[in-house]
Amino acid sequence: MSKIALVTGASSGIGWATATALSAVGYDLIICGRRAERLAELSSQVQTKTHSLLFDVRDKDSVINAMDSLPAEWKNIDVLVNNAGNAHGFSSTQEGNLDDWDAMIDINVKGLLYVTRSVIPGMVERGTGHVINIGSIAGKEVYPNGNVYCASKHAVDAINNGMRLDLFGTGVKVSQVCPGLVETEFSMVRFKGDSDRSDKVYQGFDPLTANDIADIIQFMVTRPKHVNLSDVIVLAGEQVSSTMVNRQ
Ligand code: NDP
Ligand code: 8X3
Repeated sequence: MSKIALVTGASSGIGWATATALSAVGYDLIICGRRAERLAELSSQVQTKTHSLLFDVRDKDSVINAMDSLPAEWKNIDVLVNNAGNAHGFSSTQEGNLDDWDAMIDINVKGLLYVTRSVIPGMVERGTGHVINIGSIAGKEVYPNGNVYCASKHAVDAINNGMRLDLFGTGVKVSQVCPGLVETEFSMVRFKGDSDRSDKVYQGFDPLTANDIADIIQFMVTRPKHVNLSDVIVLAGEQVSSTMVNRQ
């Protein structure tokens, strides 16, 4: 019987690449996001079976209803990739936008918790499973104007570590991947569609790609039962911290 992976934020960037990479090693996919047409396109490009779930991770009831709606053959989720998330805005604390703050805390932190809470009881019951949380270098350090985004990713770091302790002895693995600069739609969302600002983030060096992160996730989930890569920080080759990037 093939295994099932649920990937949140599969409609773009790291989530899309991860879904593709997991399909390549035989996983059937539950792909989640808000953009139906993107999920349909992803579904048409992978070789394994897919089931799309459309929901906003901020909406607790939608998350629960979506998970409850899964047909019986899709309920036994082996791998959960908590990837949905974004930065919204890039302002100092004294000038920050309250709606941006709400979005980052609601999506990156509370959304991750809602999905996790819906999925892991089944893993515990079956005595097997693997949760991969997408953190960030922003969850290991802070940088100017990163304030609330960094806080949300520090929260993911803490939730990841706490979840691993809570799941001690259950057979469920918990891992985190913390990327540095990955060229996706991330900066377009952060800068609200300002492509000049967004493009500059990735100029003058080779940033990570979504496929680089997906390769790591594929490697993590294909390790034998006795191996857990519990926390991986992955930076671009020319990057040594959030803010120190050797640009030409
Ligand atoms: P993208 O903007 O390309 O993708 C973000 C994904 O999250 C989309 O699929 C989007 O789907 C989904 N998403 C966003 N908000 C919601 C929501 N409210 N409800 C449901 N889904 C949502 O960015 P990345 O691929 O780069 O980001 C993926 C993860 O990686 C994030 O957690 C991000 O913080 C993290 N990360 C990114 C880095 C980078 O440099 N790019 C570095 C480190 C970590 P849709 O819009 O269809 O709902
Ligand atoms: C995304 C990477 O450095 O823009 O988490 O915060 S960074």
